[in-house]
Amino acid sequence: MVTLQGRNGPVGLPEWDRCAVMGVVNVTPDSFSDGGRWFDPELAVKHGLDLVAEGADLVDVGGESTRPGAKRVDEAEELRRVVPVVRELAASGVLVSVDTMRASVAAQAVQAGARLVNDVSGGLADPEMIPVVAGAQVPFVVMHWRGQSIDMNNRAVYDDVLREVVTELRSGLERAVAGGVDPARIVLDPGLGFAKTADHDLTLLARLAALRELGCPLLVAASRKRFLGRILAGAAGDPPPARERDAATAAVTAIAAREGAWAVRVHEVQASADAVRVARAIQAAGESR
Ligand code: PMM
Repeated sequence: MVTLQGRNGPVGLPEWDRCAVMGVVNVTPDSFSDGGRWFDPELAVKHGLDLVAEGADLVDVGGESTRPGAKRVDEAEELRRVVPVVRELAASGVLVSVDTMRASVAAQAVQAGARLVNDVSGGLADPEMIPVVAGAQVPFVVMHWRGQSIDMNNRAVYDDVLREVVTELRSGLERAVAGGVDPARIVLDPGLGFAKTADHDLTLLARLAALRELGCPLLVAASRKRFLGRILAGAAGDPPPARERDAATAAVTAIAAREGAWAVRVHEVQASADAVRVARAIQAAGESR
């Protein structure tokens, strides 16, 4: 399927005529919204297949939690968690993305069948990442990132969050291209919740059009994040638990799709799969006038 305006997504992946839905499989004991639920590889694979049945276009497999304050997992453990799940899902025909900051994990996941590398550090955490991605010729998600999760909240300091995120994402894009990554394979992501307060996240979502001006497909990953908890908090100020933020996530999906995001990354797929179709139908109605 091809968009009416030409290519919308990165070279190396199929084209959808609407915002794509990336389902999340966290093979971790400690991710903030679903830690431990899919830690067993068989359960993780089944969950990935279920997400596809619910409408996911691709599935993002990660073995390291990046929630605020998280400590890093070691390389051998990350490989052990991620590679078998990637291999099994890819063998079942699922379009798999690997969520990792480690070049070795990206390389082995690509060998096991992953078709996209999603690095929340945009190549900053591991100097080998950009050479590996350039060599593998796979699409690459460059997320806005200011440092490891253990203390990233201290880096949520901006004079003008939109301007600074745009500037820092542009540097990430240039760094990847200088390292040999094909610019047509790069996806950018504002990194909601990474070194950002709830207000920063909302400002970035309000200005997705400015991020699109960087000229790359955009990935928006708002699913279940803290800023949604804050919006939904009751009178006492208590945010609902992460798993009760899926309707709010789908609302962001509809808005992101309308603003031209290439894809959204979500834990609960069905509502977002519906939302992108509604956004597409409204867009098509506007185009046919
Ligand atoms: N957020 C998380 C994990 N991976 N990848 C991208 N590209 N963008 C994000 O904002 C992002 C990500 C947060 O962890 P979760 O899997 O527990 O939601």
